[in-house]
Amino acid sequence: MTRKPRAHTSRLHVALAAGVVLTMIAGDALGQDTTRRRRRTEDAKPIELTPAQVADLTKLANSRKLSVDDLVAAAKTYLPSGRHDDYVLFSSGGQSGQVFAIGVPSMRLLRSISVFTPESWQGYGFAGDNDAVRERLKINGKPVEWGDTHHPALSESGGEYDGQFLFIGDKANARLGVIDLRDWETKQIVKNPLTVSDHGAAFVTPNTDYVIEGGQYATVLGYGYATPEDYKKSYRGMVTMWKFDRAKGRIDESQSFALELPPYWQDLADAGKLASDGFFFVNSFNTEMATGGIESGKPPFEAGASQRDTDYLHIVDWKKAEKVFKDGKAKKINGFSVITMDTSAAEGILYFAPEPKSPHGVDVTPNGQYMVVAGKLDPHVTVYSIEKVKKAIADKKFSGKDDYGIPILDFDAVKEAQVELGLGPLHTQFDDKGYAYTSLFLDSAVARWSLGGEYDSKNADEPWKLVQKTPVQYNIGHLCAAEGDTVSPDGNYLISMSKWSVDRFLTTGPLLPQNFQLLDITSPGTTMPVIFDAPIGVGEPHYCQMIKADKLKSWDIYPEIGWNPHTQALDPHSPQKGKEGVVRDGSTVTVNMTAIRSHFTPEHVMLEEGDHVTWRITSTEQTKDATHGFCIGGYNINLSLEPGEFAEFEFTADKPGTYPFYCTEFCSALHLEMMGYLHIKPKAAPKADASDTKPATTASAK
Ligand code: RUQ
Ligand code: CUA
Repeated sequence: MTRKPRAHTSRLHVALAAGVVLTMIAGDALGQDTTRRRRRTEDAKPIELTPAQVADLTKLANSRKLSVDDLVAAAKTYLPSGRHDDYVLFSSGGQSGQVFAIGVPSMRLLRSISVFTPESWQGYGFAGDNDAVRERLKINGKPVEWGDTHHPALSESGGEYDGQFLFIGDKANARLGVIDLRDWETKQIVKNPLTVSDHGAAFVTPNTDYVIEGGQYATVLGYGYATPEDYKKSYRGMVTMWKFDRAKGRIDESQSFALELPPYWQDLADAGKLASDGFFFVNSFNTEMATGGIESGKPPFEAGASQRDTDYLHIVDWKKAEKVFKDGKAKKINGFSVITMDTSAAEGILYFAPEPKSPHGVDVTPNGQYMVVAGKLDPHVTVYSIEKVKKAIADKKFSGKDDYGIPILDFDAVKEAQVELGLGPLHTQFDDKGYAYTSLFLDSAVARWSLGGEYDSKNADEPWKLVQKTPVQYNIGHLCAAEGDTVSPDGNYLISMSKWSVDRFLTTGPLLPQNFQLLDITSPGTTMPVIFDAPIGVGEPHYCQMIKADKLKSWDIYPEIGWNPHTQALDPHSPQKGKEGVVRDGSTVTVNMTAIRSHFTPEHVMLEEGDHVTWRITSTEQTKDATHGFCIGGYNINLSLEPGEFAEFEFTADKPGTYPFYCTEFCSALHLEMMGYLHIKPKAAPKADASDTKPATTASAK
């Protein structure tokens, strides 16, 4: 090989460098997406391993100490680059206040969605002085900038997930977030005016007419005050029915109402469907009405609230409740419509059924015929039949009334079965083959058991019988099966939301991640092995729902240039290309800016100290994934500008200086050059400043 002369080499380098820059610019213009091609399922040809490949694979497995089961698990979960997951898991983010979207079976984190906690990447809560998100997060005038998200609920049509909306409850502050799944952004947060905290949110009725929010720790409704001595008289529980307006994509607070409930601690809820459509069910504990060990001789809460053998399953006829509300028979507490217990009892809205022993989850079977209740301190799940409930109500089969006049249905008249599963049953999910799956917290296991009734012929096992258990690591709370809360679950995959991970991952200090474990539940005849462990190192997720990925019809880019995600419409104020600039009216200034790779227009913005600024930016991008950020350091401003998005922020230019603003998203090869200067001139400018080199206030788009 002969060496080329030096001059040639350097000329070659120059040519190469020019080529790179040209490619970079062309790439910018084309959005680079022409070169991207994802690997699709149809690209994969059937494989046949040669003996040599089998030997290589065996050697690799042995060197990595993998068993055959491990190889099979890897083959079930591994997705080659570019291949997409079958399901999306929407998980509560616990104390992070967010929602996480995770692909199944790969268990890869796809996105987090900001709901109750400001988050800078998404530009959520970093829009200057009058930030709409921070305003929306205030409770009684106080900033509350976190949440404890527990139960996500996908919107349903006819009892099937429809992929349109997602609701999520904030236990700490009794709030509900509404997320639009076209752009995966939080559109609304409603605060329950009756109660400080809750637990049983969110659960939807089969057509998403209502989003159910159950309470938990009883208080004096409407932020009232009473001492623990007055507990029985003054404290109350509640369940709220938030009316959802699907066309608007918002909860309609004026058409929402609550039911006053006894001061038992209402826990989880589930809506009836098909056979039980029109009802919903809420568990309770502390029907003892324990008030803790504040006076000598009284047991502490955890003991006092666990004394009785049974608590009450609350059975609510919500169609009747809706009619009573519409007939104007609700009263107002703190401005919110509440149906009193007396009205509920008189109108036949609310019934109780005894449920053993410190119940936690209530889950309705896909056909709507059975309600499965798990008692934390009972090794059984108890199955109730809606037919039997309806009959017992009609026949007045009551075993009495509680202290507040609510009729208690006779246990034997409404019970269908009790299935012994193990220690600490919490929650139940369903598959497509006539089986139920219950989490066993104390056993650290998932129990598979056979349903009876019309499911009897679907599964090969005796009705209402434990079939098998899979150990999980460790302390499972909720579990979630594919489409598991719908009228037609898929089976296939099940997630164990294991609360403790202990030895499963590298130690991350004393605070360890949660463990989402993926179980293969495809074959009831065999085992249901754990095939993947996914550490969740952000918050403590509580519940999740798993939807078929192809049901989600997300937007690639916003529908029009200048789209306002808060109104889900083209914003009349959105600056358009060619109309950029700074408009001044006294000390009130409007900045009209556009953003496209790799340029902000205008590049220089001249302000004076004390100016009040409304700054509007439109991303004129039309290429999928061409997101820009926009930040001004020192002013707590950072936006995420997705293709076509319009954003607006306000601030007072009270700190003079020269502020570079820049794009915070690595959008292009010339991303670092996507910047400009904000100049805030001091009121009393010091002498001999360089103001005569003042740049123009506007620059034209190029
Ligand atoms: S629950 S502690 Cu969903 Cu089991 Cu919140
Ligand atoms: Cu736009 Cu970086």
